[in-house]
Amino acid sequence: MHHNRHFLLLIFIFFTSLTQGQTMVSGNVSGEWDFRNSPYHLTGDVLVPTGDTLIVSSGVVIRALGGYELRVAGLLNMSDARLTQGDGIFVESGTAILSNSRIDSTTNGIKAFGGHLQITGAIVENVAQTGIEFHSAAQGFVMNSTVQYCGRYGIRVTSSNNVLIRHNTLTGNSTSNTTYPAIFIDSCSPDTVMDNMVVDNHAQGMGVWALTGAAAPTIRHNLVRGNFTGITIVNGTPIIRDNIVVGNFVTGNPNSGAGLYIGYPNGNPICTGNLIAGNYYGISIISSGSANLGDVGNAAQNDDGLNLFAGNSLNGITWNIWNDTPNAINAQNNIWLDANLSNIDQTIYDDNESSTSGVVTYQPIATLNATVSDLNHDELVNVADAVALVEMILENQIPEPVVYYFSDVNQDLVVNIMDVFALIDHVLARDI
Ligand SMILES: [Ca+2]
Ligand SMILES: [Ca+2]
Ligand SMILES: [Ca+2]
Ligand SMILES: [Ca+2]
Repeated sequence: MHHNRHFLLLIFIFFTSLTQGQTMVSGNVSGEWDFRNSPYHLTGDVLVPTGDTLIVSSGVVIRALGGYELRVAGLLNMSDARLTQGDGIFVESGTAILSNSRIDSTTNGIKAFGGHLQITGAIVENVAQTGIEFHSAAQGFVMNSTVQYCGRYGIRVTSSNNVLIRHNTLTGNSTSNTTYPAIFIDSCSPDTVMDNMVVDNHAQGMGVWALTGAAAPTIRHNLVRGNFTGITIVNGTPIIRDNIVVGNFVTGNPNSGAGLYIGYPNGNPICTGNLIAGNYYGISIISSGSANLGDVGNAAQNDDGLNLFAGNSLNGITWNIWNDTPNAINAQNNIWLDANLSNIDQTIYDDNESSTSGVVTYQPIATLNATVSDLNHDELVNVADAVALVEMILENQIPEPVVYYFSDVNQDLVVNIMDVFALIDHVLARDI
């Protein structure tokens, strides 16, 4: 009976090999790689030369049998395919278009040092170094993708202004230490970094640095939660607008936990409309850093505060703003959700706590014209709001900061189905 089974296995392998082959590749490549001849095993570096096209079709697996990379100087079009092991994809010029593809277990992920790199719906994971990198005026975008468990940066953009980073999820990155932000913008001003979920990374959620040139990107409507710190600004002058920066700290580590960290030595962002809550410190300004956290004394309307502060505390001591610089800081027209006019100053470390700190001007303050948990804005809190909350959770989109705050009914900084239960409990308890 035993050899019968072996015979069947041989038959199976024979037919499988008829329908799907295995192809060894190295050197210059072009044409189409299809599922029938997959997997494609790299036995050396491969190059799509200038003027040539390589199409990698649905279902193809590319596996590097050593530290080899897929280099692009022509056009690479890869969809619904996977590249694993080896050194990843390197765009030196030309164009790489990747849609719904997976890059994993490589040394480097996908990097472009020139040309165009367009990534949609990708999963980039378990990369030893950086997941996705744009450098030296490379252009393109990363959208609707997941970048996770990379040793260093999740997405790094250095000296490339024309890059869009939108609607991605970054989690578990910087596994090798705590110095590589999940999204790192260095010496450039990419068009927009928006709608990204940057959650539970081991280092900073985002870093904006100006090491060799100006960095003034717009950082807008991202959810930055559960990282070592939220957003770090070094020398850069970004606009930080409508972000949700909550619960960033490593439990018990007082070096972690700043929602916004500005300094080293400079850095001077404009911050408006952000929710900054549940971090150890709300906004830390150190060294020669500065910030415009709200200025209603000038004509500009894009810097009028409306940041929401709540529950930024460590060991029961709340510091919504920590100004460890001699600079006077404007923080007008903000919303102080857990303080009132008489005690806001106690949550701000400035001239009256330290003779070497500049004053933080927090008046006038703004107030919120909304009822807690009235999520559908009908001035009632009832079951209809729970329905609105369920719909919001199912959409899996990042809500506006104020909606996020009010939707977190059980105040654990995460908006999920537990908040629906908490809201229903609240409504029932009141109605009984
Ligand atoms: Ca203004
Ligand atoms: Ca004070
Ligand atoms: Ca309502
Ligand atoms: Ca919650």
